[in-house]
Amino acid sequence: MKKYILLFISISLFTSCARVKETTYEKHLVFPSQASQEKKIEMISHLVPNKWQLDWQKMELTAFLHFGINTFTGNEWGDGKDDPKLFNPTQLNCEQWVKALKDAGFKMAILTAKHHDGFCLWQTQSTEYSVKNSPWKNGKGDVVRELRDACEKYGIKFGIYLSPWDRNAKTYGDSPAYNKLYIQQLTELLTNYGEIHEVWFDGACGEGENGRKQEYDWKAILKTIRDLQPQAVTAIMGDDVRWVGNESGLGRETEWSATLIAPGSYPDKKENNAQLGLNEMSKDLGSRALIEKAKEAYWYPSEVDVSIRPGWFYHSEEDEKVRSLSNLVDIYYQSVGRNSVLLLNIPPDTRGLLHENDVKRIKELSNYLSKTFSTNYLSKNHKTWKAQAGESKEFLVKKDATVNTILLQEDITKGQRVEEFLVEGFFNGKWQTLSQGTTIGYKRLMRFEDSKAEKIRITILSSRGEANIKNLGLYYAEKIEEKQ
Ligand code: FUL
Repeated sequence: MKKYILLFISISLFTSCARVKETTYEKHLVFPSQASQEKKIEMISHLVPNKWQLDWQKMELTAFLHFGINTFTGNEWGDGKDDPKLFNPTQLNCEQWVKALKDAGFKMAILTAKHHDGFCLWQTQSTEYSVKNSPWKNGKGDVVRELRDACEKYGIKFGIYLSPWDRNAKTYGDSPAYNKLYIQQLTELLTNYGEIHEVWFDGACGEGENGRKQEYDWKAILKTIRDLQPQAVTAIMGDDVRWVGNESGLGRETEWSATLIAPGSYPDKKENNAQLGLNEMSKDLGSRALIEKAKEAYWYPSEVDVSIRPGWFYHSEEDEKVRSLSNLVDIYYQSVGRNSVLLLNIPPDTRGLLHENDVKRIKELSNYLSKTFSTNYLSKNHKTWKAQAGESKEFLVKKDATVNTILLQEDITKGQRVEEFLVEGFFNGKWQTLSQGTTIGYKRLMRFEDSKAEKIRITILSSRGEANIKNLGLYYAEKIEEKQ
């Protein structure tokens, strides 16, 4: 009997080892110099996100809160000379912000703890240019703390934007001195405010006094974050999350998370991007032609940052210019629906509240999305479909359903692979094309004309190896009637 048990254990061990054998590359890989194109495709198909990037991707919908001295001056970019006394919200209530965000389905709020003007929204030791010298709460207030507590209370994640460009700091442009100050600020924020899930810093780098050029110490900056808050993804000039390349809410039709573009905070990789002719705005970040020339690849997924209003900061004259529901729905399809996370900016006003018009609109968006995606018209739930290029599969549609939206998801824990796919519907006795797309990634949404298809057929036309289609859904999205 013992013998059989031992045999059983060894067989199970052997088969489970065989199952986990596939090599994956977390976040980064270097192609061997002599690797064939086939080998390179095989390797990049096994490039995967790390745990924190995966958690970040699953949030889908996140909020930006641009708030600071500009809220009170009407500027978009303050010059660092505005009097801190101008900062005086009359009814600041971070719980109102977070409750509205939570009710509308947002999973994280990112606050501009410091924008380019250098004004700090927390009780910092690093500068006098902060809430400490404002009349708000007699200089004792701390917006970072209030927002952090509200996020805790309502159960959403919290992130910070700490602008590297600082138009107030005297040391700006004296690189070592300013880097020290920046790291001090980062350390305060990452030490005193509990868990932080995203650190956002753009690459804006203006001139310091007398035309001095600031060289940021990205290596030390990233190390500080990893040491203090390892779960925080670093965005834009970080190396976890990539800027989509525009501020209008538009993800690429072909959006690769397993990409050839190196993060901007890797100065030693600049040459790789130059050799491939790549920057954040490039249309193609993952074609086979690029893979052929590339030396390295990165899991570097896209984040779409866009404001609900024309400006990033609140301006009362924009109260009637809040984006329409249909525009926001388009943005959702072009961001979350194109393998990206949406970072939608909703700027608090001079009272220190999210304006009624913005709150109403994000709630409408959430109602619309809930309604659209609550009924999946496929007649069965499907398990992961492992598909080779060229393979098709048919799926039955619930009787008499009208559909116009398809959702596809790859299991990105195995990599992002699909390069091209086709969706057809069977009605009036024949197959007709409903939609055709390129990448899928974490999530792809495609809209098509209303259809009464009885079944649909998906074909994986091309893929970096075997595709893992984890989820499929078929929905009906109502037309939006609105005057605006
Ligand atoms: C940009 C900034 O210059 C804008 O003011 C805004 O904060 C946007 C999100 O990032 O780089």
